[in-house]
Amino acid sequence: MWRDLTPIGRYDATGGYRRFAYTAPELECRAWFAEQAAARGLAVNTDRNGNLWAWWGDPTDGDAVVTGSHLDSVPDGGPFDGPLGVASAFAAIDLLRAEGATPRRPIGVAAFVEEEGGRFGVACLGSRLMSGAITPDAARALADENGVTFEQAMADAGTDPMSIGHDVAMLSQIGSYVELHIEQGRAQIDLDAPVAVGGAIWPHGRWRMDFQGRADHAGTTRLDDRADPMLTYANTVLAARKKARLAGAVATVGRVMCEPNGTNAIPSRVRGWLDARAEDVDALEQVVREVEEATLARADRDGTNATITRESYSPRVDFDVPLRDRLVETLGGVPVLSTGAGHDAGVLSAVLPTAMLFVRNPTGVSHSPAESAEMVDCLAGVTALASVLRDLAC
Ligand code: HGY
Ligand code: MN
Ligand code: MN
Ligand code: MN
Repeated sequence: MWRDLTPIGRYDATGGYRRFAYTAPELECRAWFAEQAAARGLAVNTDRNGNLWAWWGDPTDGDAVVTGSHLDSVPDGGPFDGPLGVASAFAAIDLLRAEGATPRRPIGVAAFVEEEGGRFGVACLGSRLMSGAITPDAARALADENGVTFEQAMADAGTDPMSIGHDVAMLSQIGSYVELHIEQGRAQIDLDAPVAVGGAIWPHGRWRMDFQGRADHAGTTRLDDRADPMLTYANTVLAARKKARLAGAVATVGRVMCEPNGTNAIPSRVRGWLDARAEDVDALEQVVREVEEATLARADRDGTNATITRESYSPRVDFDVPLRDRLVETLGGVPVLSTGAGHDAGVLSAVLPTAMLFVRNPTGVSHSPAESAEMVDCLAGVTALASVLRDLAC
């Protein structure tokens, strides 16, 4: 099953994956999802927000146990981040069926749209819409780098963008959501634990940073006569790293745009995005505040104009304690981990009891073509997920 996904959206130059929401590779992954579901006789539907669902049993019976993850990727992502959770959900159902299990609750498999925010900029867009954490208007207006809106991309894919929004009906059918995901870090290596349970997700957010300067000739403009936004931007990147280290947080600027982007032209405008996260929300707020202060001070010096706008924010998530403890017990005592990675399970924890299972990542590397997982650990994850589904739904 897993091998079907391997070639989809793989970018040969780097071996990474580019599966952005509603682009051809992601639509191919959606077709794979429907095939896997159909092959198991599971009813498949796309909800009003573009999330995919496959059902063992009738969701209208209510109190469904749902598992899954996402199919989209970051630019040049790895093969496991997201798809491992979806593929493991189908495989866990196979295990339960092989042992003759007859669930007393509906079991659902979910694949949430735009979890990475790789195309439209807001992570977990599908689960945010479903849980009412973002308004339909705000979501429809989100646009990719080519100016294509989420509204247009949904419509082109055949889902009515005017029906998106808080899906109370769908949520009322779900009793709990358990997401399996490759670990994005090294804790399980050090703990020698193939499988772990999620404890918490750090507060984290994304801030768009705009630096406005004055375009001019690279060769004839004296240094003192420049208002170079690249200078202010570069200083902000260094300040982010410095302030994060001092506050015990992490900060990343991994995406930047420059206009007019000419080798021999001083830029008129630079736009970058700050991704900042910290275990402690005060530390996170301190980093953002200090980066803002440093940026504005530097902009004054450079004669440029800088603005920092929060684009998305995820508060700290502590997963449902009874559900978390029930998973730990079902699995015979596995480590409980907090993570700096955001997940749909984190967003949905505002409206549902949610939990996470993590599968060991032998290098800890993720959001990179180098992301890997040992098949023996993936199988341990499927077995663990099947045990959890058996306990919760059968
Ligand atoms: O960015 C994240 O933490 C997640 O991979 N979407
Ligand atoms: Mn990811
Ligand atoms: Mn993920
Ligand atoms: Mn996730």
